[in-house]
Amino acid sequence: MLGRPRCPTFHREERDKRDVHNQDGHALLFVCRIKKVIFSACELGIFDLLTAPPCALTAQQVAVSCNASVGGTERLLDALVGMELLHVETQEDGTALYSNSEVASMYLAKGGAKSLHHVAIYRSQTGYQLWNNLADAVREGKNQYQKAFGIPPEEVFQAIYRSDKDMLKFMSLMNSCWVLDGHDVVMAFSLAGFRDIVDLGGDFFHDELPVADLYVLARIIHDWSEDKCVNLLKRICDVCRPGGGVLLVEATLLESRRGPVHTQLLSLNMLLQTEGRERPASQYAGLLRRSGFRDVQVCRTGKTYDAILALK
Ligand code: ASE
Repeated sequence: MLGRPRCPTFHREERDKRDVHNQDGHALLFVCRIKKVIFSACELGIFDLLTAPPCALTAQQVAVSCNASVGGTERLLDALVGMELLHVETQEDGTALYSNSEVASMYLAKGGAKSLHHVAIYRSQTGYQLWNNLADAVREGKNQYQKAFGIPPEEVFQAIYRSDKDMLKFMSLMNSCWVLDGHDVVMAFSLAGFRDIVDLGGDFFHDELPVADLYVLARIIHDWSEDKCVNLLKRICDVCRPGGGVLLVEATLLESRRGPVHTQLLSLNMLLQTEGRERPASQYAGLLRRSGFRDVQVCRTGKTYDAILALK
């Protein structure tokens, strides 16, 4: 590590050449490109390729396996080395061998222990198209499916599930997030007293709901407007067994809405993609009480997603 720059995105010499006043602005704009480099490497399958033995390949070998140009591949690999996501070792004969860093094999390779591969693929494709229209979404206050994909914005899940392939990509994304937070969310409350537990999916605004003791709504409420949320929660309250309840799983904002920034970004994502938003815990409690639930308890997990339990 000796001699490595501490900040992976700027080398000191480059920094010094720049106008001091521009540095922060540059750093911000840099982030967009860094993301594109990571996403492209995921799409090309570079981290997956370097997971399989011999785990160290030349740019030429990577290019052949990824069906890509040697010149482009070499530049991408070098940028990934600059970002400390890949390691490089120069052999005696002068050839460079690239391998995954620990971070890359854990988070970016498909089979990594905490793989975000599907998150990266989703954001690289669907996410980016939508985020390109953020200024319009803010102006119009509505999701951007029409502009990004030519799909009418009214039927949110017809847009999200616009093809079998897109449905699978979305489900892989949701599953990846769940792998990271699922354990903490499920352990937030003792659920031992609830006999029949339903994980609510499908067309829950129209279909008949099953009778049960606990309804889990994981990242559901944040997709919808207040009116639709209350409508859904009331329908659940109607069929819920006495003493039963509902468990909401959502990324909660601070009561001031001044953070966490990750959740603020998710809320903008909901603006781009759904009819909903991320909310502070007190707003979820309000929705639950208006729908007939009581004894609302909030458990902050410290991860992205928190748990809110309420009883009938
Ligand atoms: C929804 C969740 C999501 C609807 C659309 C969505 C996410 C992206 N688009 O209910 C999940 C985002 N979560 C994370 C951690 O990235």
